[in-house]
Amino acid sequence: DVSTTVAGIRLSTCIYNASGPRSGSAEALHKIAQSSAGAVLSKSATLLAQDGNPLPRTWQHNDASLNSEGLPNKGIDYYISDETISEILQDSSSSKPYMVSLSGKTTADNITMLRRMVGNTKIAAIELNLACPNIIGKPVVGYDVEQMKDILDQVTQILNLPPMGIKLPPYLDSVQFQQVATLINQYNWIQFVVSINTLGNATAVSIEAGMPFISSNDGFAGLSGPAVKYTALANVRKLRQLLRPTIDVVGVGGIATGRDVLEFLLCGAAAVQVGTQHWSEGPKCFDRLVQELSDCMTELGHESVRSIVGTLQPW
Ligand code: ORO
Repeated sequence: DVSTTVAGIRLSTCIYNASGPRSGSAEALHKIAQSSAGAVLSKSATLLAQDGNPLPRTWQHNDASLNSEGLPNKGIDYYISDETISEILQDSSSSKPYMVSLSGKTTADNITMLRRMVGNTKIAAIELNLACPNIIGKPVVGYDVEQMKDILDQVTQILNLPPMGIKLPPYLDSVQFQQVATLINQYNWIQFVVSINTLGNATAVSIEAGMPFISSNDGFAGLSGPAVKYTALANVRKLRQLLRPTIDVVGVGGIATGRDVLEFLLCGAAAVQVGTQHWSEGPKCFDRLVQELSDCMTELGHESVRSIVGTLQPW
């Protein structure tokens, strides 16, 4: 049984797409809905549509990818409209949850976008992205506890939102984990956290060109892919240890095989997202990963995903 629940929402499989790659249009999201993915998650929306940073803004190589996309997206009203949602979920089982990611350029923009989703029952959940590393001149909210508290306080004022989660950047220091988990635990409306966004401000260098591969943001970009898997596993594990048990942890970072999924489940992920692998392989990756996870569970004698979550044993 590869099903799970996140924030009380049933996912027929515990694997779905990360916000970002192949998630910006109804057409792309429809392909995810038609696959074995357990949910469909939009690209992070801003208040207004925008083109993002100049090209080239992505780079891929074996175990690592970089992006400095700068949140290209069609604007919040597109992702929450009845028309878009019907197009995404057409001919798929009506139970596949559609989730919307938000990444406002300011706290006020996030609040405005959230107000537009009050009472919208077609949106299964909202992922509030506090971790975009690529907006030039803007800090990562998740690294600034004061700014994070301010936005979380303001969201608390909005009633009747769909189930809410927040997306976090990777943390590296145990004091950071403590501070952030203590803050998050104070908000009853937070039902899940998604960990991790890309590791910010990485650079890949072309020795032929003598330049960074990425032009935007002076070649500084978010790192993803198998290179970040170990950081992601540790973040999921730490957050599972520190967050109250009623908050689900959704793991993301470098998943390329069914075995990787099992590692995240053991560390405490209730579900996982796939970004870089979805980008390179396309939506058929969800069918392959679900099959590999299922085979791996059979081999190891696991009957259900839920019975694996957080069962990593101490030495
Ligand atoms: N890139 C990321 O790696 N994470 C985000 O949250 C957003 C972007 C982007 O659009 O640049």
